Amino acid sequence: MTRPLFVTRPLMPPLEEFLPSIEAIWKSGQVTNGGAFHQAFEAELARYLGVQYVSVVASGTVGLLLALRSLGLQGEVITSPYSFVATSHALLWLGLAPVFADIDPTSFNLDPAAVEAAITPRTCAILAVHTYGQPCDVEGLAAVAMRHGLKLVYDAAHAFGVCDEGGTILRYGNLSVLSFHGTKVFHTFEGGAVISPDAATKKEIDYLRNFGFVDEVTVVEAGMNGKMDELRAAFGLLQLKHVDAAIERRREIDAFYRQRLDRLEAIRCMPSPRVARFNFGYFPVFFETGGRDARDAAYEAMRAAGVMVRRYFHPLISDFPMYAASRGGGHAALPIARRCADSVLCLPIYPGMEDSDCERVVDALKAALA
Ligand code: T4K
Repeated sequence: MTRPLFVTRPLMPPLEEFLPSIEAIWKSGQVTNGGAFHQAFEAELARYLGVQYVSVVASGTVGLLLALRSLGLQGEVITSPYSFVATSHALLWLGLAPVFADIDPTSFNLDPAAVEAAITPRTCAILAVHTYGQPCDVEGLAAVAMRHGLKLVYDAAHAFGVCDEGGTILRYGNLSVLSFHGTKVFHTFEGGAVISPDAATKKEIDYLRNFGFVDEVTVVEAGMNGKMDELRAAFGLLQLKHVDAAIERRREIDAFYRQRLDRLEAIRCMPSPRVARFNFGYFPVFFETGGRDARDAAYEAMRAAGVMVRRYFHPLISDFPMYAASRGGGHAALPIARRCADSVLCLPIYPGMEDSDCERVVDALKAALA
């Protein structure tokens, strides 16, 4: 049986580099609640990302809940149907009504014109996603939010380390949320971070992630337990030392795929984003001919050959039963998002891939297309 090639594998630094941190945690007896590793990780992460106000949290999903909750929203939130379910689930958990708008065919992100067309008097916010790490039309979305007095939150789960000419794309909107899940470019097994625009907002997020405690006897909010523990914070600190090399290897794999696949007529690679720095977290290709049947046939054939491609993001979130009654949900026309969901196939990309693994992926895809 050939070794399976998964769509991703987590970046795991040498174990011996992590052991001293484990020893230090054992010695200190401080395992969570803002210990030394937590503080050091938050500070180092802010420096790495080029932002001032970072709150590390238990997961990207928890980060979304805290960020949205901090804004005191009520009513409808316009969001992308072309994402991982966590994006919209966070809205449902907060009693907010998701409204799905269509996406742009090049960036796979919310189309500002579609967002504007979906606004009603009940709309309070936009929850946009930097899908595959491709930046949203941040100016277009900011203009819509400004014109209609809406909050703007970015689900930046895929956007670790992505920069435009002005720096990190995490600086846009009211808040941005990263995921540090094991499948992400940068991970802490599970984890995430909320990026705030100012000290007051960070303080609010920090209260919310710790039950609302200000001190031992003062609770100012109905917060939750959204904290990151010491073990994961220590792992995050170590990951920061290795992530640049990992992104560089991802860049090489991305270039290899493009060089080998660009001339195939049946598929189109995701356009290379025009950014100052990208993270190469995903390598989606889109089937130009044959529609969903052709894509699904290739999906099955490649998996049978041990190349464990995934269909991120199919089905559309708006097609799941709990969204059937949402505006834009059920069978609503979201033609571009639907076309992407029906035609996408994500190829394996992770820093541990050998050149021969990449060859295997290309060969399996070509065989599936033949
Ligand atoms: N917003 C967006 C836009 C997101 O994409 C996500 C998460 C979130 C919000 C929420 O953030 P978190 O709360 O998760 O921090 C995966 C991840 O579970 C999920 O975190 C991620 N998005 C989503 C895009 O992908 P699955 O169901 O595809 O995961 P799974 O377990 O099938 O893993 C995929 C492959 O990765 C496996 O076939 C093998 C490899 N793998 C996975 C894990 C977990 C490993 O090699 N080792 C591992 O430990 O959802």
